[in-house]
Amino acid sequence: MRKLLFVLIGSLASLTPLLGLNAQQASGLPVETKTPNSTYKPAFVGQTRIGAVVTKSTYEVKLLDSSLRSPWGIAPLPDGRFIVTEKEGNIRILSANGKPGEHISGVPKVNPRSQGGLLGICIDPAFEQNKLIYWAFSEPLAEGNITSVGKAKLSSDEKSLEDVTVIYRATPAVRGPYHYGGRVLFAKDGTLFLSTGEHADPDSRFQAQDINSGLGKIIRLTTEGKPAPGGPFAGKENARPEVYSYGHRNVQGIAFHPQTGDLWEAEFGPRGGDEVNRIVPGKNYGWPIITYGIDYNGKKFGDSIQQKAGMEQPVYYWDPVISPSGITFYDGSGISEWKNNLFISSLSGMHICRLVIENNKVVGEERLLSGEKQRFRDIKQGIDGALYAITDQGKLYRIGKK
Ligand SMILES: [Ca+2]
Repeated sequence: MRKLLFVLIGSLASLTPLLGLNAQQASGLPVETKTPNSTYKPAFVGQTRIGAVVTKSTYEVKLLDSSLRSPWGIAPLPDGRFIVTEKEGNIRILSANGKPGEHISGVPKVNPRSQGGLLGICIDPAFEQNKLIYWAFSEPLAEGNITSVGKAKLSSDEKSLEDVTVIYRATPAVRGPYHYGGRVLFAKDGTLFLSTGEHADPDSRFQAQDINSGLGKIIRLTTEGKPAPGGPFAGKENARPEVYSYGHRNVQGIAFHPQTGDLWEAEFGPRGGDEVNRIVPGKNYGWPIITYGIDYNGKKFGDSIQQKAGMEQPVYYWDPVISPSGITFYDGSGISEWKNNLFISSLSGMHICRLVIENNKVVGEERLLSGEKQRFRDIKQGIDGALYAITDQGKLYRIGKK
C-alpha cells in the first residue's frame, strides 16, 4: 500500500500581530482570487468571499489508501472502522487504518450512469445491536431516474446484506440523469434525513418548488421510510408530509451543527451559485427562482433575481463554484480552533474547504489539501476525532492530530 505522510504546520508569521483577535478580525484577503461569473451583489456582507483564515495548530495529513473505486459516501463505525460506498454499486468496510475489505454481497443494482450510482451511506443509531445500514442510490427504474433509499442488515460475518429493502423513493422518476442529491444522515431523535436533487432537466427543475414532489428537497423519514411525524407540511393539502425543506437544486452535503443542533446543507448551484444553507423546517430555499449563479450556457435564470420575499438566503455562496459534495462539522478535541467549523469536500475546487462560523454567519474560509489535486467527495469525523476524506480518484485521507 502506498503510504504518504506529511505534516502541515500552519505558519502565521504575517498574522502574528493579530493573534488574540476574533476570527473575523484576523481574516486576510479572500481565498478566492478568480473573477466572478456574475456581477450580482450579495444580500449581506460576508455572504461570499469572506477573508481567509489559516489553521495555527499543527495537524497531520495521512494518505491511508489509494485503491477505492470512485468512493461516494463514508460513515464511521462504532469500533473505529468505516463503511464506504463505491459509485458503481459496492459497499465495503475499511479497517481503522483505512485498508478496504472485500465487496459486501447482496447490494441491489444501481444505475451508475452519469451522476447516478451508489451514493451516501449511514448506520443505524443502534448499529451495535441491530447492524442496520441505510444508503441512497439511483435505482434502475424503467420510468426514469430517481433517488431511492435502501436499508439492510449486515450479516454477522460482514460478507453480505440481509433483509434488503427499498424504504423510500423520491418520486417522480424523471428523464434527467443528473442531480440526485444523495446523502442520508440520522438526527439525534432517530429520524432519517435524505437530500435530493431536481435532476437538472428543464421539465423537472421547477419541481424543486413543488412540495408535492420528492425532487429538490430535504426529506425526513422514519427508519421504515415513512414520513417522520411532525413535519412542517404534515396534514396540508397537496403536500408531502416527509418534506422538511424545499427549493433545493442538488444537495450532496448535510450535517448537524454540534452546538445548535441545526441542520446545515451544501448544494450545487449553476455557474457561480454553490451555496451553504442553514435549514429551517418548512422554508423555501429559492431554486430555481433565486440564485447567485447563471446557467452554464451563459444565460440568466428566470427573472435573474437573487433575493425574494418568502425565500431564504444562503448563509454563504461561491462564485466561481467549488462543487461542494459531502460536509461535516468538526466536533473533535484534537484541533481546538476547528471546533464547530464546517468542512466541505470540494470536487471541482479540489480542496477541503474550512468555514469558520460564528452566530450562523461565515467569518473565515480556508482551503486545505489543495496540493493533492483531488476531487473530494465526502468527509466525516472518525471516532478518534480526526477527519476522514475520500476522493473520486479513490484516495482516503486522515486529517487531524497526530
Ligand atoms: Ca438557494
